[in-house]
Amino acid sequence: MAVREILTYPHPNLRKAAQPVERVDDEIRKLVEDMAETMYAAPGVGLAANQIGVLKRVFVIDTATDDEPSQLRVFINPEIIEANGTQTWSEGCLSFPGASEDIKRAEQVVVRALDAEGQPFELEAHGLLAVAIQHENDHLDGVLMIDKLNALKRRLLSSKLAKQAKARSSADSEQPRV
Ligand code: GNR
Ligand code: NI
Repeated sequence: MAVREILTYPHPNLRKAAQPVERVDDEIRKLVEDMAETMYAAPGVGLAANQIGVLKRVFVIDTATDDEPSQLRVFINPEIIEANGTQTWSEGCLSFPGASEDIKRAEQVVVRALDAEGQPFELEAHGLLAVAIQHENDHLDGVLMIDKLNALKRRLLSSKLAKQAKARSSADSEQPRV
């Protein structure tokens, strides 16, 4: 198992569509393990393979709170087959460190996917789990939370991120790590 580096916006791999998994084999299970470890280390409620630079249709989610037992959910080749209602959550994204934005999504979704054994399952989700499924599924299509904002909020967030990136690169040049 290994914690992998999480790519941050505007890394180009975050904009690429991930490809379907042809066979759920040990290589995919190793990827799933690394993704789970990376998600828990971050910590985050979900992680899509694009975020660690792997363009395969795989994401993991665990919405358990600190006082609940962890519940890892693995989705391979997911398809959202139903979406109903609306809800607004303040969303974060590990690829946009520090950002949180209100985003409107479906309140309920039904998702069909394969689990880590390659077995198909269907899951009906509400609330945060439904939000996370939609957020991660978007990542697999190269869609990011910034795309869900109106033009003004998108401009504000993108200039904030550009400033942060600039501050980081000037801090790097003042104190080079050797
Ligand atoms: O850690 C995360 N928290 C979160 C909160 C509200 C809605 C979606 C998310 S997903 C995010 C982790 C992440 O970036 N997954 O791609
Ligand atoms: Ni994200």
